[in-house]
Amino acid sequence: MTTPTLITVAPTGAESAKADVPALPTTLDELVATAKECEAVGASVIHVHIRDDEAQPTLDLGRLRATVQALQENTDLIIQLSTGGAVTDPEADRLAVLDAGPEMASCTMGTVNFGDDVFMNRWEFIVELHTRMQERGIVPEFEIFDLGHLTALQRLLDKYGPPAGGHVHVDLVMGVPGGMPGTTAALVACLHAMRDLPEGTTFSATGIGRSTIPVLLASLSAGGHLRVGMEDTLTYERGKPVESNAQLVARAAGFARLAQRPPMSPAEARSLLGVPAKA
Ligand code: KMH
Ligand code: ZN
Repeated sequence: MTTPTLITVAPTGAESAKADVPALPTTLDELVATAKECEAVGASVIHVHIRDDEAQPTLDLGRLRATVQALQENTDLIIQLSTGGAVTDPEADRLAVLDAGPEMASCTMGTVNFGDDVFMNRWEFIVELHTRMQERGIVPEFEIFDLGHLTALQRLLDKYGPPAGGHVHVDLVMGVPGGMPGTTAALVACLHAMRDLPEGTTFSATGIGRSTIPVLLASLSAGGHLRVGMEDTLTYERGKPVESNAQLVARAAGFARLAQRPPMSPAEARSLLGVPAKA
């Protein structure tokens, strides 16, 4: 039997400016419209960063709560809030993201150079995120920017136990300047390291920028899942800007069907990831 493909859309991120990328969804209305379009063409999870009235990244709790509610009311997508935020966000604000009550949240497994910046993820901070998510029944997606982050994950699970829901799912974020490259060889290295994680661990992968398609193809061929979206990719093909997140999801869904691993529904994704079924 073939394994269907979980497609996560990461529509906004914290790095691109609305002025440079007008198609980036930055208002709540734009985000909800994007989410609906992406669900219609094959997404089952949405990885959410939000913006303020000036389209700047924010972790404002009121806005996060309103975002979770609006996405819940308008889609069946699994809502995964980013606890990574922007590189400038303080740890306390990143931890407070969990107070918005998402079904899932990201949990990055180590510090990484991030272009000219540093994306800080101290061990004690990771432990705090993990244990708070366990207590609140929020299912983590463990973000892996470099090979050693998988070893850190193994250590986390050994010392502090399994995540809420009992299932381990990682997302390989490949091709960040400062992290692992977006290549098949790097993905294979991750596959080797993942053999030490609990049986049944699943992974998705995303390639930043021009590594999008090589990473997508490598992940599909290795039995992995996919993340796509304008957080990671702004050029559809050489000289052609991405028009919408749905365009990227539709392309990923097409590749998944070609691989005879069609997109899974949000209900199937909840069952895979250990997220409770939607009421
Ligand atoms: N914006 C990056 C600094 C996450 O969402 O958890 C971090 C990031 C990871 O995007
Ligand atoms: Zn993110």
